[in-house]
Amino acid sequence: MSVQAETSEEGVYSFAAMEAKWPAIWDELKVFTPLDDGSRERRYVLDMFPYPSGDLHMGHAEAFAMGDVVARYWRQLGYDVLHPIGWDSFGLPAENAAIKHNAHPSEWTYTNIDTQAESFKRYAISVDWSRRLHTSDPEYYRWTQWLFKRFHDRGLAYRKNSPVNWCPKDQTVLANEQVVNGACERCGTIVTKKSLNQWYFKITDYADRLLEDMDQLKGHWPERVLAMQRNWIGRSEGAHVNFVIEAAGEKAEQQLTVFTTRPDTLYGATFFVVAADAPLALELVTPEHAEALSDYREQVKKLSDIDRQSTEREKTGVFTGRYAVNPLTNELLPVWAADYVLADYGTGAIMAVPAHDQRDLDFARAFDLPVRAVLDTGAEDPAVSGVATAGEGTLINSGNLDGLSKAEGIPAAIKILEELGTGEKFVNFRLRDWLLSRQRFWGTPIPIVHCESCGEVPVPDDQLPVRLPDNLRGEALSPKGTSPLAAATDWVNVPCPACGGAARRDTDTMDTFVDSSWYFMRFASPDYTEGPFDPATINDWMPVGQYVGGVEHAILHLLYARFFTKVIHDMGLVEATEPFSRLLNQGQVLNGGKAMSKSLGNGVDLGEQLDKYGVDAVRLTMIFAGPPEDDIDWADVSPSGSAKFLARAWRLGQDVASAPGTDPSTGDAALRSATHRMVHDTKALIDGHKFNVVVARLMELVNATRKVIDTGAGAADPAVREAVEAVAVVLSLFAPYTAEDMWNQLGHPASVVNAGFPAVDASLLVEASVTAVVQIQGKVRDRLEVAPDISDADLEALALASENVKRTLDGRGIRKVIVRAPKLVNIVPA
Ligand code: ANZ
Ligand code: ZN
Repeated sequence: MSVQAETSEEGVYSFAAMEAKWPAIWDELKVFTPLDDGSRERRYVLDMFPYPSGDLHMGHAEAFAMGDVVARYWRQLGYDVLHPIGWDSFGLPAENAAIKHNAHPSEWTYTNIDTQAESFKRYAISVDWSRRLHTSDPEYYRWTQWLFKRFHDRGLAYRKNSPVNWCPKDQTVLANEQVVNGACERCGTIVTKKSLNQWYFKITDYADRLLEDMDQLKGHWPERVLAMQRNWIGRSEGAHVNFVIEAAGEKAEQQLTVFTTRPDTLYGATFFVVAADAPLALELVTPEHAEALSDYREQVKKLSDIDRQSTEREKTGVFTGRYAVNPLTNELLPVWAADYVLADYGTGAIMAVPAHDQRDLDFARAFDLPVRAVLDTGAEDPAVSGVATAGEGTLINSGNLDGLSKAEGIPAAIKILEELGTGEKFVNFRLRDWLLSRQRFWGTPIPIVHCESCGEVPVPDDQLPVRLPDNLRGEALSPKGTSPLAAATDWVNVPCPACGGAARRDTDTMDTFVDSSWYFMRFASPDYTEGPFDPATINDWMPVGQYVGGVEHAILHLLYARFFTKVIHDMGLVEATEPFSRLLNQGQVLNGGKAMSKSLGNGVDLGEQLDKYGVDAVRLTMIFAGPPEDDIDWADVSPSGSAKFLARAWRLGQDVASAPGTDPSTGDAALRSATHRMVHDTKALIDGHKFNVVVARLMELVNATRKVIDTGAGAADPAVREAVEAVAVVLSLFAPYTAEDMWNQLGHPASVVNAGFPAVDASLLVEASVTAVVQIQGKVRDRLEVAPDISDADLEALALASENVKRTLDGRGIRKVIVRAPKLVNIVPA
């Protein structure tokens, strides 16, 4: 049943009529296009841009409703608001669809984009459509390539051969971040390792700044996102210690460095471990042990990093036949190759101190290696207990370090190593360089040409963009372990830009995270043709004042966008050093306690909801369901309730339409106070992202206004008009169609978008009275107007004296009375 049928009063609330009427008018008035002339302070609101996977779904409806509250709120405060939209339109699904349907990925992509755009328009997201962009447009990816080149110039984009995560099903490389519990994030296939020559961005050069600048974000980004970023960057302070590896047979002496956070325990090192899968292990191993190592390496290849570091798993490894010399004691430490040491962390080699590191201790016990405690913590000797002691204590068996605490021992050991020239203080990061090349088609081509004589030659700027060929479709796109572009010989073979000789284009494309690492800057001047953005306006808009999106992007997208912003800042192109000043993570939309999914059959179709209840009711339901960060369970909310509320609010406009707007100071004092309090409180509530509470306050004010119309001075009371105007303006943040229609009924020209928040009269903010609700067993039986500072005892007495209460109790006794002055009394009968 639709809401039209439910409303029977003379003026009929018809969401369909409103949805048909207003968009054209908003378009014509360009209400969502920023003036961009400096006449007003500018503010930038951005929603994480959508991927064109199909039509909009409930998740989009939620996220974009939240972002739109902020955009509309800032407009009401008088800011010049930039609120743009675009599409993150490169990526695998388009390519897979193209293979399946013998098409070009652009067909699927742009059809979906058009569908989504229409839905966004219907959904009345207050965006400036003139700034729309798509990352798969050559006009956009030209500048992604241009930026790649600038990174390349600065040594921040480079190629190296390394073992990479490989998804055997998608036939592509995955970033560490795209491997979840050892499986491909997209298809769930177990990820294997493959050695490939790949492009990387040197994000590790920015590790310190990425960490330090989080101070600017504290209090403005969710703490858990900051914690995830901090953890991902993973800064560890310690030392590099150099060990000499003794010569053995034809193997010459060599030097090896380890990273340790505990140089104070150097006297407790009893063996040495290198990552079994690192080339280093092969380099070290003596011929007698080579076969055992090679068998072992085969075994290790099959394990994920998570398995390898699990403390549960039994320790495995092989001896390399070599010995390392402890630089402080000259003691010889056997060098083992094992999987619990990771090839790409630190230096891929460790000094093992089994007494004080549990993994080392487990290994020592498995292979009968010595355990020597060098820190007395008061606990039982780890050699006996099998429990490594990692806490505080006093150094023992440690030469000159004896008697020092752990905290004193660390710098003291570093000092000794520095004096000996065998070590130094070192800060290590968990963060790895960003592997950006993909062996797939539908992405930004890497603007490099490989020439036998000149090497890597960047494509000159005036030859950008390097366009994707448009004649590859269907089967030609299917992955074969190399990029499908490699097979397009007419595209690949080009003259070298430097020497003119025969050369080949790089056939990899960029990770789509590259596209989304700078799009927010492009929105400042999306049609600019001389650079990625117009230097004259970029600083007017950047940084984004409010970014809105899902917590699934807490690490990667946000980290990469922060990295890009810093590099672009270093290039002198933007003043901001951080892209997003404030971040809001909206929750998920669930149904029946679970994420919506095809397999569970609990999906809710957004289009159907919109047809049934109207855009405003769906938006309002999303907002009213709870704080934006919380998940919404669609099974627990009431879009029909929202629709009824909207109709009630809208009828206030009808009732007041003909009433003249005289001086409100002569109107109902209590209603005036309620109106001014609602407007006043809204500001702090929106700033604190308590959008749902604002809706609750609106509902209260609508009820109070209706009461004055029906049982008080009537619609002609000037306080009523004042209240209804305030309702329309605040409602415009959540229910744009209804609010615009009310505004129109009230006799104002469009648009309510720029009406501005009504001025608050501070003298009216004191509450004259409060409505106390009286319940019997949870059912509302009466409402009492009471003083805001009434005592519990007085409120209880008033409640028990109520005629309605007496009638309902009908002589029954009372078991207990729960009083929460001044708002609630709940009576439990005997
Ligand atoms: C000796 C030592 C003694 C260590 C001790 C710890 C405790 P975080 O804090 O995560 O940075 N390590 C170094 N490189 C490694 C690798 N590639 N794979 C596995 N483990 C590695 O950890 C640094 C510590 O982890 C280093 O300090 C090293 O063990 C180990 F009582 O060195 B330690
Ligand atoms: Zn050349």
